[in-house]
Amino acid sequence: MSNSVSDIENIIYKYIPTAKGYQQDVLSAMDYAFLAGGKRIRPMMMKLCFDMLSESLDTYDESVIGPFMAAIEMIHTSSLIHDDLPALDNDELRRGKPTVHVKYGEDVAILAGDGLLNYAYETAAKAFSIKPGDAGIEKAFAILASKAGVYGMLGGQSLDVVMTGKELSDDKLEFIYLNKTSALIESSMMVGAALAGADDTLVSKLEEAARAVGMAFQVQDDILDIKGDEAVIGKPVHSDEKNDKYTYATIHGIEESKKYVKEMSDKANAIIRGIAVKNDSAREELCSLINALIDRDR
Ligand code: GRG
Repeated sequence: MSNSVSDIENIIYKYIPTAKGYQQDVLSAMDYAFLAGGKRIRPMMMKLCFDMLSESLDTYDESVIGPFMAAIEMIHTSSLIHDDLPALDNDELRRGKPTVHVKYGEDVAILAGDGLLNYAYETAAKAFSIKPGDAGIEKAFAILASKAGVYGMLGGQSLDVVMTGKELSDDKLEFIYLNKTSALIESSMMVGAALAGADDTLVSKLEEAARAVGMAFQVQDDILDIKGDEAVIGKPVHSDEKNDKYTYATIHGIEESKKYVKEMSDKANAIIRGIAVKNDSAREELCSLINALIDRDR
């Protein structure tokens, strides 16, 4: 079973809302952001964890994992819309295209972010009627909601915002990265595992691996903000400097940051290789994806 970006998009695009009716402006802004591209690593990791732990891929049923894959990408996209707003990073380019507030205005962009966040849960909830009473779906829904919220991504972003321009302790920097970035990666891998019927011990192991992936991912993002090419990454470089943000890379320098990214990725790989899985090829694909993220240029 292939899991390329276009395979993932073929699944998640089935769940986008249609831009019609009196609310069509906000719907059109939601669709614009969702369809703008991106690496789709969160739904990809979710599916790979699901595949890796599922009893049999022969009976693979997209109707349960599909809504959750779309939901995690909607939550992620909603966070990007809000992160780019003038009150936050005030960025004008995202995924190589004008940001939502530049194209639709700030008022519609705020509502489009809210709309996508809410629609994520409306979408994931579709899985309940497909398998009523399924414990894995209930667990997955609770993970999806909590990892995005005030004890997850939103909590991390809130400390990031109030610490703008202020020197960060190691502890606060770690809190910000673990929440604003790792939380959704943890959610992706844990939801995939929960939907495959994994027990709590296994779900926690994947949470630990995903936490390391998230830290590596954010530090690589910091490196790209300093050394990347705007035309390749599709968003402005030097955004952290412009916004007076301390990052791991500005505090520790590029070389130490690269070492840290490699260390965290190795840690994630070791955890994933240490668990008992049902499908080895999905595990290999997941480890390759994690390794590819270390050297990514976008
Ligand atoms: C939606 C509940 C909710 C809150 C929003 C604004 C905000 C709170 C959070 C921002 C979180 C944020 C932007 C963290 C940075 C994570 C990061 C490195 C994102 C880039 O992800 P990629 O590289 O992007 O996967 P693509 O475009 O490839 O999808």
